[in-house]
Amino acid sequence: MSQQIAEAHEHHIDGEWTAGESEETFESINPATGETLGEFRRATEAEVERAVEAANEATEEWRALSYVDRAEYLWEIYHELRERTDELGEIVTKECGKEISEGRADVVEAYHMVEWAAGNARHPHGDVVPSEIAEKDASMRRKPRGVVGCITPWNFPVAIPFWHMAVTLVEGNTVVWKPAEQTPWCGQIVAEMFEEADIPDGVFNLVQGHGDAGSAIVDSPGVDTVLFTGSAEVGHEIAGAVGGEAGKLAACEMGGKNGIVITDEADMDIAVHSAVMSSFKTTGQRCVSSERLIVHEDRYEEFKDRFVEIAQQVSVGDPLEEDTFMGPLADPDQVEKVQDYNDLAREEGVDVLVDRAELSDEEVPEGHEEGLWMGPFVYETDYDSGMRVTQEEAFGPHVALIPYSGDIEDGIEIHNDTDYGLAGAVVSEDYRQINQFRDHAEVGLAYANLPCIGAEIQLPFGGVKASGNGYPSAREVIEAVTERTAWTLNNSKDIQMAQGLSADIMTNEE
Ligand code: UN1
Repeated sequence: MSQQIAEAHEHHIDGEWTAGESEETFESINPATGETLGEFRRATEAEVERAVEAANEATEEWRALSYVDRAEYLWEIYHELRERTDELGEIVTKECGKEISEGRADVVEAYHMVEWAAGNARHPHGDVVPSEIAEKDASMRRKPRGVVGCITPWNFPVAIPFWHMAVTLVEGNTVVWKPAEQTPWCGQIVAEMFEEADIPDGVFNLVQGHGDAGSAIVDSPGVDTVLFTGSAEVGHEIAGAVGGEAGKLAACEMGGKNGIVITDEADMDIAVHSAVMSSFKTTGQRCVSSERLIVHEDRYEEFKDRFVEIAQQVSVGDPLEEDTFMGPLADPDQVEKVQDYNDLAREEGVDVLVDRAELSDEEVPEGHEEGLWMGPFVYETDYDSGMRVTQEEAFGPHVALIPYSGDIEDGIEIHNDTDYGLAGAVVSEDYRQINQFRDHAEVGLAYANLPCIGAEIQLPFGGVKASGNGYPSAREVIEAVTERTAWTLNNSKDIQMAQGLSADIMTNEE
């Protein structure tokens, strides 16, 4: 607990900044330097309940506005995000450690999402559906679900909150948002933007805190939909808890053990380029990052030599410098987790090809001795589905090279042999192999001759199998935050039924 409680940033509930009941605070730490960036109040169940109550009270007024009027508030935020991209991008980089081009891209992705959601206010929102009965007008209409709890991760601290909140708000829901405890400063700035946009009180609420505040959102009876993006462990817990509650929905997007299949027909430049980006961008801390490179035996040695050479040289350093490729890991728990998986790889008998997990003193940038540095860890292993290290997500620059023999089907079989199914890619010049991957890879996001990262917001984002249920992101979030009404109107004075059902009322007297 800190001594400077008076200076700690507060929650934003019902249109006001509030310290809440708890005196407890937590700090945001720059993972590249160890410096404290700010101090934040830590929410308890009491603050979450107040926020949920405020969100419930605001629902009526908010849903009474037109889509276009609600979108006006989002357009304000769109312009703010555009104008402040560089400034906010730098804050993203300082708070979560990803290099500066990625920090800015996070903000760009956020305003793309806001643009899409606000623009969608003027697009059709349902379907006109034919009826069997000529006199009936049938349609599918959407209604907001009510209060949406948003729990977001640190690796995209501005983009993912808007994946959750932009469409949700335009559709007429109100929001209680808890940002990741590693990136509360980004949360603070986004809340200031909502305040400046003058969004009606209680429509947007921010609670800062840790997992217990997230659990309070999930458990609150006043929350109608929970949107979660983060670890599989937490996501499955949320989906389980919410699944048991009638009328409540959870949409969870979780991790992956993403793979790239590099076939005998691959263009090697594309293969190496795609693999390096997929495995090491964001220091391996995207849910879509690749930790498995499945390479045809005929091309294996060639690929391995080139990939290893780059993994040995790729620049790890100050994320604010434009020539850095990999910044630090985001927090000490991440370092421990990835290190444990690197150790596990050795225990499971792999051959380690590159181990830059601990950077040498010369590699650590000056003044950044306290940074959470970790470079690439690359190993090779024959495929064995009993190994943990090629099945479990490390969420770091930890990558396996796995040779395969036979046809593309054999590569895809290894690719699919995981509980997860988020993102994947194939590298090949043969369209038959590419189409085979497209049709049989068990993933929600599939790429050919590209890295398996970098989805744009106008595509659905989410996984299959253990990687996700529902789509808490991008355009597809509409399914999680609206209810559909199948609406039928009779234009006739007679009642006629479909399916040949009789509409006659029989009485005993007839
Ligand atoms: C994540 O992987 O955690 O597709 C989110 C991408 C980004 C979002 C990634 N648009 O890489």
